[in-house]
Amino acid sequence: MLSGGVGGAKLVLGLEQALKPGQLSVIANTGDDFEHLGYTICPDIDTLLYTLSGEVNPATGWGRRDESWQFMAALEALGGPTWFRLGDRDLATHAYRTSLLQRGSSLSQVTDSLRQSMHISTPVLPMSDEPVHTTIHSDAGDLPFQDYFVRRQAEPVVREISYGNCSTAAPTEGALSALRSDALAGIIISPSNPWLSIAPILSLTELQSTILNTTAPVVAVSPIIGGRAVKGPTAKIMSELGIPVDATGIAAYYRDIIDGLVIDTQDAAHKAEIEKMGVKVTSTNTLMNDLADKVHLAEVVIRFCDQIATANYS
Ligand code: FO1
Repeated sequence: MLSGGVGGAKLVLGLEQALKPGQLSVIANTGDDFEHLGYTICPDIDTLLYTLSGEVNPATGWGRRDESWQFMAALEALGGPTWFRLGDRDLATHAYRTSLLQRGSSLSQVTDSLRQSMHISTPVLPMSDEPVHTTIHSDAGDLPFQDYFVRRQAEPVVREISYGNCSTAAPTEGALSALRSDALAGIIISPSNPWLSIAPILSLTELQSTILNTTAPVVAVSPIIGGRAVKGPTAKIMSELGIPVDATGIAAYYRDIIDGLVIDTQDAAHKAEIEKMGVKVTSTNTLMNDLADKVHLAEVVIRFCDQIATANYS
């Protein structure tokens, strides 16, 4: 599965429960990563690790549960930046990762070390071991991702989004071999924000060509339900980019990459229009509030992949 942060992490949890051990790998977006206070911070990787280890703060979907904020309070007293909130326990992840990276480990090695110490069985594979930072070109200027997303609460009007040195950055060995495995039964694109969280992964030339050329079914889950995003600025960005804020806008974005799109039952009226784009459609409840919802959606996605594969659709 290709995943960003919160939305993708929920489906990963569902897929992990619905599949057997060893059947799932997650390729994580690293376009949101940035250097802050001397730490290398990897939000989508950490959301996936915390979610898969049961550590994630359930209220926000990022950071750790049962957190304390002494570091932030002390930092504020010193006049340091507190717009990006780092909990005391979360801080250990950033400090330890940064020290391993500075001693020469790759992001893949560090991520796998963290995964194992958190007793997670599903591989979490960074899309690249090189920095490929997303930049938001907006009416407030060219903004680094977290400046746009957190510091400015995604208020600036988005005109264009660029994905760092995506045309030259190498994908990780882990991501490439997962997508090239001859045991690959499907590629799932999570209901993360396509433009912010999935596009950075697809912008890596070799990953994109591998996905375009695979014989495995490629299925995406729409992050838009009834014309609204479940969480975050997806709908706002779509309207700012002049894209219809509904499942057809998502289908149009992915149409060259995917065989099928899972939409919410609320959007079933769009089925025929999306199928005219050459994209198969199945509809179900795609809102994931509890674990049962996540497992249900995972099972629908898995079944959809199998249907597409056995019907031997192109
Ligand atoms: N998101 C916020 O809206 N505010 C924060 O203060 C914040 C801190 C933070 C710390 C660690 C981390 O891993 C994620 C954090 N996030 C925060 C979420 C993050 O900005 C987003 O999850 C991704 O970058 C977008 O998916």
